[in-house]
Amino acid sequence: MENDIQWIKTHCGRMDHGGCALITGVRDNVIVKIKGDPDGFLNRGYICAKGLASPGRLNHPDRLTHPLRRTGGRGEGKWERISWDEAIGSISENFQRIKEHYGARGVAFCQGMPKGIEHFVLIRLANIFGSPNVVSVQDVCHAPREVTGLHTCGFYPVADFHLKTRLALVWGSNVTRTNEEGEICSLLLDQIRSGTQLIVVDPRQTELAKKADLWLQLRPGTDAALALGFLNVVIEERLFDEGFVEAWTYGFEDLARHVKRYPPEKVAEITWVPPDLLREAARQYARSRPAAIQWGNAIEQHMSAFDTARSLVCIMAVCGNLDVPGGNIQANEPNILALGKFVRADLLPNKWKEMIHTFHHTIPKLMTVPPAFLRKAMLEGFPYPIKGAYVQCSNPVMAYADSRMTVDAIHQLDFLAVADLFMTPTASLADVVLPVATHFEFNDIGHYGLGHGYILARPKVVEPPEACWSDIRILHALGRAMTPKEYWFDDPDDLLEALLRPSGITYGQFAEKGYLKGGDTFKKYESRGFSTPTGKVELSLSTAEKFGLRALPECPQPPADDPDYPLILTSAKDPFYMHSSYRWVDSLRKKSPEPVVEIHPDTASKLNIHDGERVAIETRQGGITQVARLTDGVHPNVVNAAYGWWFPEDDITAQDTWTRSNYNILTSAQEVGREFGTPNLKGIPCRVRVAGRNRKLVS
Ligand SMILES: Nc1nc2c(c(=O)[nH]1)N[C@H]1C(S)=C(S)[C@@H](COP(=O)(O)OP(=O)(O)OC[C@H]3O[C@@H](n4cnc5c(=O)[nH]c(N)nc54)[C@H](O)[C@@H]3O)O[C@H]1N2
Ligand SMILES: Nc1nc2c(c(=O)[nH]1)N[C@H]1C(S)=C(S)[C@@H](COP(=O)(O)OP(=O)(O)OC[C@H]3O[C@@H](n4cnc5c(=O)[nH]c(N)nc54)[C@H](O)[C@@H]3O)O[C@H]1N2
Ligand code: SF4
Ligand SMILES: [Mo]
Repeated sequence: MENDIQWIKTHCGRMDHGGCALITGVRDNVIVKIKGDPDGFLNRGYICAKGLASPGRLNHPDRLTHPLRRTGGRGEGKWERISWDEAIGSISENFQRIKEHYGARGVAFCQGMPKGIEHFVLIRLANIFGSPNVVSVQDVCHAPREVTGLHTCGFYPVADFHLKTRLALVWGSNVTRTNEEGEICSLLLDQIRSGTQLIVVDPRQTELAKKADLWLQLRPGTDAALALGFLNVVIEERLFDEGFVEAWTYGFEDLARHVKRYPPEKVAEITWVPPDLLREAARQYARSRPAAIQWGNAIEQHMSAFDTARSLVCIMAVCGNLDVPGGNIQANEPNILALGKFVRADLLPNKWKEMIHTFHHTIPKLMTVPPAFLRKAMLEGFPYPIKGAYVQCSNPVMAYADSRMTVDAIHQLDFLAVADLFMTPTASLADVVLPVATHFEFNDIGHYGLGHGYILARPKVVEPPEACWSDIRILHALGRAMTPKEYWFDDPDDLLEALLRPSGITYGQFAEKGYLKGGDTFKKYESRGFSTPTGKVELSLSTAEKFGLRALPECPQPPADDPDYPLILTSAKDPFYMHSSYRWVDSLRKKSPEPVVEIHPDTASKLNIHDGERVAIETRQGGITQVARLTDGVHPNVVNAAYGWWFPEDDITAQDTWTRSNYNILTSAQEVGREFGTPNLKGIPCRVRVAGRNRKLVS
């Protein structure tokens, strides 16, 4: 019966960065229908398979519905139910105790991919508690792009697909599948349909690579060299925007001299991209103005992330594409509470002196601790011990490079609390597990702090299970228990009102409107310059000496061929899951039932591997098994493995569930890029072999 359904508008969240406006049909506190909202600002009616499946997260029989306290050894799976008062009391007592012994900095506050405003409430709690150590996965997700942007041109340049662009250069971003940063790909597809040229840089033949005018199938992990090759062609062939370069850049002559060392022929040896193809791509990009670079995770899941990002900002700049409509823009935020005020940055103004990563000499302006350095502190006490951790919206055992290191580090902790909606490999190691209310079940705001110039309303559409609390509510309760109450609100929703207050509207009005957007103004530098020390785009960094950074983008020597590990391993995100999340949602699991590794048929034939067969994938770090899929969409020397796999249907106490097929068993966090603590997640020497005939991973 349609007529007893109540229709409520909200926005999608937590299945990726979120962004699609949704219309949900609710009956008896259950979402029974869901569709894309044709009026949606970003999606105009679009909804993907994950969005359609998202209500399935709420009613799973194994969802956590009570706070739990560990009664056996860590990871033994023995729990007792406790009340919320006991849970908050226990976390607060343990963190206070650690604070007394080791200082507030001995407690780390860990966040996964930011899902809504809970990330910023967590930073607020850490600041008020006095710990400078907010940990996030930004080392491999956005910090390299954002912070390098800040140092090079004073802002984070995002692709503008809202206004007409003549050419899109999609670099290491699988945006039709990941809708990276909630920039729903339909905007880009509309542009392509209306004649925008497309160049794709990706080792796999993605959907966009198939549509592209040019596809540069590079060797994984060599983006830094390819980007320098682009600069070489643009500068040597004088295809750059002379007026902009003259007026608004610093260090052009140095850069021009420097990139002479990277002619396309030399770059081809490193990247496998034919010299003439690279020339053609660079020419097309430079001659099509405006052009936008859509840059994805691939550039920052490698130790050379800083150099690659530096080169890409330099390319945008010298070709006159910075902050122009349809280029890479500095988005204007709507008039809402500034992040610094929201998180009460004023309470810990010198936190940068104390943050763990400062002792590893990372780049200035990196405000969250890279996981590699967090675990060093947990395991080795350098630069000082971390003894307590609060983990929300994250599954570090699966998401951090080197999963075994994460588990070992957790075993060194005095106290770990994890807030999640399911018993994950990380939660299974905790002292206290908190059951959360999640998306659809509380009022939230999407895209705050993402730098795209808008925020989206995510009003609640159903009530959560009785004992499930939203992260915002949990953090308020913790704040009240272990920090001065004056910093917290009586009703956690008042925080949303405070965030919106400068705009003059209430949360109710915001929910009606759906989104708030900053104004469309461009070329702000003409009136105020670029926010860098020289007021210009720093092609050569004026602060290089002061901060110990490389002034000009470099490229590392490619690793020497390793005869024992002759193939190159990389990965892309599964279109049906969010990292390690939601393999327990039945409708999604049917679409992607098992971890699949893509291998070229010629390589498979040499190794006697058949389609559908279980194969072992091994690196110098470790080995896992996945199911082979033969495809010529990958280069014969490249293997593309699935990431994020554990098996929620297994006994969570069995170590095998997080070791069997987990990509991060193959990665290492021993060697990392100094600027961001970034490990190599892509471009790793590996080998594959048959692991056993006709045996599927999932029984
Ligand atoms: N379905 C789904 N969507 C998601 C997510 C998810 O887990 N699942 N996660 C969300 C999050 S947190 C993020 S940050 C975004 C990330 O979204 P993306 O940036 O799209 O991330 P990836 O899928 O890791 O990688 C993008 C592309 O890089 C290619 N690639 C692999 N190695 C290399 C290389 O060495 N060089 C180059 N140039 N390309 C390479 C892959 O083939 C892939 O097509 O997606 C968000 N959306
Ligand atoms: N090898 C490799 N490693 C990677 C990547 C890669 O491409 N390759 N990608 C990296 C990137 S881009 C990112 S962003 C990180 C992601 O790192 P994480 O964010 O840690 O990834 P997830 O595995 O999605 O873990 C999220 C957890 O939050 C839970 N959750 C969902 N909703 C809520 C909620 O409302 N509240 C709470 N408290 N919990 C909730 C989910 O059940 C899940 O267990 O991983 C990084 N790691
Ligand atoms: S593309 Fe992202 S925001 Fe849109 S419905 Fe799918 S998961 Fe949700
Ligand atoms: Mo991410």
